[in-house]
Amino acid sequence: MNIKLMGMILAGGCMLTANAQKVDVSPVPQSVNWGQKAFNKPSGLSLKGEKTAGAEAVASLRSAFPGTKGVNVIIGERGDKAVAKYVSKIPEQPEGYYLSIKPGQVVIAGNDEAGTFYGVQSFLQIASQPEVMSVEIADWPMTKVRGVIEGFYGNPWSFDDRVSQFDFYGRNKMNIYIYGPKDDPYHHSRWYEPYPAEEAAKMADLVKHATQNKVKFVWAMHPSNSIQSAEDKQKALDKFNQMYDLGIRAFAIFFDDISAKSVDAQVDYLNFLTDEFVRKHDDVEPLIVCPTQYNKLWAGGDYLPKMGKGLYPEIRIMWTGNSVIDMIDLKDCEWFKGQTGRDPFIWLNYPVNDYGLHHLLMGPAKGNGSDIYNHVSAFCSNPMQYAEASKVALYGLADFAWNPESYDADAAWERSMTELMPDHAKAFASFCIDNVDIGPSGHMLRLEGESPAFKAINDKYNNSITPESEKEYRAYFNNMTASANELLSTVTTSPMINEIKEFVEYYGLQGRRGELALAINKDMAAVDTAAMLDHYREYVNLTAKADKLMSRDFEGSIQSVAPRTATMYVEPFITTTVAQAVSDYKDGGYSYPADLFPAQVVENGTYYIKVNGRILGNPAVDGVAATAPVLQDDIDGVNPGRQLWVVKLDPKTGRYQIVNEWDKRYINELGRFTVNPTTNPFESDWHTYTIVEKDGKFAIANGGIAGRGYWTVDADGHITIDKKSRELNDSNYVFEFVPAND
Ligand code: LOG
Repeated sequence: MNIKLMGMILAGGCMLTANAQKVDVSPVPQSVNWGQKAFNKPSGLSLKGEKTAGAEAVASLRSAFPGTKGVNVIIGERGDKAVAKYVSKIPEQPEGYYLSIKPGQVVIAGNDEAGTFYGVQSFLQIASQPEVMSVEIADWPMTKVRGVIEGFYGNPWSFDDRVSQFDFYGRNKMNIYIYGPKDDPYHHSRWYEPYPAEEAAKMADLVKHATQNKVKFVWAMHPSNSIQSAEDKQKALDKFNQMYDLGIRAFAIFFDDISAKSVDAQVDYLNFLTDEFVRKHDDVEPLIVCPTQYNKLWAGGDYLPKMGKGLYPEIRIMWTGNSVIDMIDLKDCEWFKGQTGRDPFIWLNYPVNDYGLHHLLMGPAKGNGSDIYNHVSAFCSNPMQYAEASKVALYGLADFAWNPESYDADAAWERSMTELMPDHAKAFASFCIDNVDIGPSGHMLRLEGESPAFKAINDKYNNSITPESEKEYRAYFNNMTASANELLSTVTTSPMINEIKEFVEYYGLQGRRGELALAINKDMAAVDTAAMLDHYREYVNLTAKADKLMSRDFEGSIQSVAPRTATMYVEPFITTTVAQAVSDYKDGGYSYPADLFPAQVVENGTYYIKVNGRILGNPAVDGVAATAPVLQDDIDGVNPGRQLWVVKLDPKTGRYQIVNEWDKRYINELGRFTVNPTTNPFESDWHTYTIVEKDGKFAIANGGIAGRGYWTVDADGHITIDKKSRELNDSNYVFEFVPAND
């Protein structure tokens, strides 16, 4: 072994020992000073201050270390005798704490009870190691109110989901949870009805679990427009009283996703509830409201200024930013403050996926401003109905909210892999990084950073399959399948994998489909059509199997979901590669089993395109080629090719190319011919069409970047495309494709 290499290994080894027991405390503390080893992981703790310290902090510590003999721990908060000696070290910020670990002694001193609880959480992370390091930490949250709104459409979280969430919030120092799942009837459609006994008991239980974790449980009600009559107001008070009896001490009113009748009525209602309920209890927090205009895109008129002026000053107003789905920056907060005179209560619509349920959002939580913490009244995330899977994003957002100035999204994401799947972090990371982008949706949230290693292969080899790139693609696909198998082996023990099982199965099959795509490509290159058919058949079977997978497919599910993974780079590579091979196969004229290649709406071939008996042709006027095809009455006996069209499935897009047989010009997005193929070459994204059939007649629409307008024929017999006509009508079915040899 060469000496330099040996030196590196030794140095690496030494570093490893020195660092082995240091823990990346998460959320990242404001100040940390590590020392040497303090003691081995204790078998128990001898507490001083146990009786006066915050009960939740003590309980949390005791549940991890039930033994009462062992390392001495002084615990308490400002004002307690036990920690009086350390008072100058305790940060003065709300929820701040001082933690010191030294040989033989630990001090956990909070500025308040929450602070002590958070000091315990940091201690538990550090003391999870076989060797516990000396350390001094002074820490506090920069965002005062941090947490989660269960505010999505679809299957609400289960009782167990929520209990697990609250433990997770406690560990990650989030302090608020707002209950408002749209599909809980007692929150929304039948808000005025009391919870049935069993559910009421569960609700009361949940409040306790939240409290144990220092999480404020806020119960939200969505009364839509039923807010003006004395009767409606009384019903609201009745419901609040019932919820109060279950232990709820904080309330929110949601007015989102309705056409609000009157902002004045909303203001009056919220002030009424404040007067008649909130202010009558000294243990109930001020209301939180989600306004109807909850983002800038939907804001207008005097709605927000009226809310700002009219609402009692203690009422906090929610805000999702520039649009429904948006990350938040300082400008968003300032704009909102200009409108309402208040700091926004941020309702961050991430990682919620109710508008694109087929995808999970498992990437690093990026894009929120590190300078907003002093300009928000709270920072809360609306997550996915997949509670466990949401923890990846929530872990990052908890870190972000606690210490935005030191937040490193990628580092937090890495830590979350180990935290959430300790024994399978690498496999889980492979899965997660292939599930970052939600794909196209009405909300236009596209996130960068999916499958970076796959994209790197695409870029390095310019998207082509060469012997070198093939190896790299294959390794990538192998790893997908291996990771999926490893994760699936934990399905009975890991709530995370159990929850997203079908997504992981889909992902494993996708890896296999990728391997087969490479094989199919190789077969075609080697003109081994028999092998190609075998591989293709397996590919079709696995694709069908993957397509049949259904998540959320349980009794009473609000919506079941066909999972999709790795849609940004990986899946397009697979489908394009296979489509190209199939297209080459068909072009090669090889015979094939008819059942194998899925039937196309129009099979690849050469056709007459007819409308009401007239024939679409490519005329030349005085020897000059026409700029557009036109319907003609007569058969062209001289140049039959002018009326023939080569119709072919475009491998890249899955839409159709329509090319004139005679001069090979394609029909462009305007229904005309290209004039200059050099400046305007064929592009799949612009020049391919969707074709649908009904009773032997076809409708043709633009696709890709060219929009979705349907073809119609004008009085002169030219094709016109109404860019705005996105709706498919019976009147669009006017085309016939008549095979040329008929
Ligand atoms: C809903 C919310 C939903 C989210 C994302 C708010 C304030 N309300 O467009 O329930 O989960 O968008 O689809 C919303 O965001 N409406």
